[in-house]
Amino acid sequence: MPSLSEEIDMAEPPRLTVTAMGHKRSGKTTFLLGMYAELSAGKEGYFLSATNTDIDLRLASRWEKLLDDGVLPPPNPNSEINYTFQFLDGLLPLLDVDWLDYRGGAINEEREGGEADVGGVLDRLVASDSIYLVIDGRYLAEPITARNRMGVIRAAGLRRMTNLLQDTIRRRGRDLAPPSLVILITKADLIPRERREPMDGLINDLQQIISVAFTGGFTTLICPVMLGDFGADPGPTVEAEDIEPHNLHLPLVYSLAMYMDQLSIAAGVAAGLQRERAGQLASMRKGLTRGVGSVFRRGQASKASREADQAADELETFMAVQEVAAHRAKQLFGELSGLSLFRDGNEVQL
Ligand SMILES: Nc1nc2c(ncn2[C@@H]2O[C@H](COP(=O)(O)OP(=O)(O)O)[C@@H](O)[C@H]2O)c(=O)[nH]1
Ligand SMILES: [Mg+2]
Repeated sequence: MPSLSEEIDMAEPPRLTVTAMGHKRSGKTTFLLGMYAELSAGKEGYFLSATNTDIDLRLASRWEKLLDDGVLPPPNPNSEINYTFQFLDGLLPLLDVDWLDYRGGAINEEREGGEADVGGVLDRLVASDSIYLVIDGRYLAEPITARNRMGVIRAAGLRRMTNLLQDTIRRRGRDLAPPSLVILITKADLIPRERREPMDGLINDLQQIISVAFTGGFTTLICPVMLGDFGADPGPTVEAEDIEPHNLHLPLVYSLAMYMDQLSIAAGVAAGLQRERAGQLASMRKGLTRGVGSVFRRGQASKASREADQAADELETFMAVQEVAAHRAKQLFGELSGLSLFRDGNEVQL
């Protein structure tokens, strides 16, 4: 995330970097396609639009292939694909979204001696505003027990994800807030309905297998998503009538809400500092324009006066940013009712 002053001075909208980390075949690419299909058409007034219109067509045509012929996206090619989207509220661009769909398996390789993009994924995690921990719903179909726990952690790649997340936090250092997290449960159709609504049992299970997401410092959304009711291992094609997208737009809405929330907090802090500075400059100006020596200090006084005006202007900007961002965050969080959110391991009301 750029610093606040950069954020405010930028003529272009700010940029949200999102990375979905998960095992090969966990459903990352399909999720991206479904999310794009839903949001490019518009959802609750929000839109996602690929800034490159060729990419827009490519994503849309893959989605149409799924709708018309039931063809699922092919496994990723041997390279990562970087997408830039614009997130809009109606016609108003809110921010750019930088999305990386990386080559399957990249998280399981070593940095040294691995494929070139492994280091890229690690660096990217450090730079991400929001990280999605992708868990294939098949591993949550049955309750977690002492007997199956380690097996699930291993099969779903959760040990590795935990380690990468810890590495990310270490490398970000103290000054940068931790990224917002989403536990993205894909293929939710594979989880029996009574385990999805209400989600209490499921959440309890997640706390057993990906406990790092429930530790201090993290804010974590739990979001089950599905493209349709395809069953386990559907093969390269599915029945078009089984397509039933669910919750696909919500992870991004959350990432944006968290971004706005942090922006409003940072703007509030900056406004506080600026208020102090404006006060000091104002009393300095008063001091310089009063008393016997004031004639000789005229130059200094006008400089102080200019600085005081500038400080007051900046204060106003920070306050405006704080207000707009806080309002936006509230509105976006409002879209998430029905999901579960944890801050520092404690559930917060949405
Ligand atoms: N049952 C079910 N299967 C899904 C769903 N989404 C994806 N899949 C299956 O998961 C496979 C792997 O998905 P993909 O997006 O390629 O995984 P990636 O390697 O993480 O990008 C797909 O080919 C589908 O067979 C879903 O919503 N429900
Ligand atoms: Mg993929």
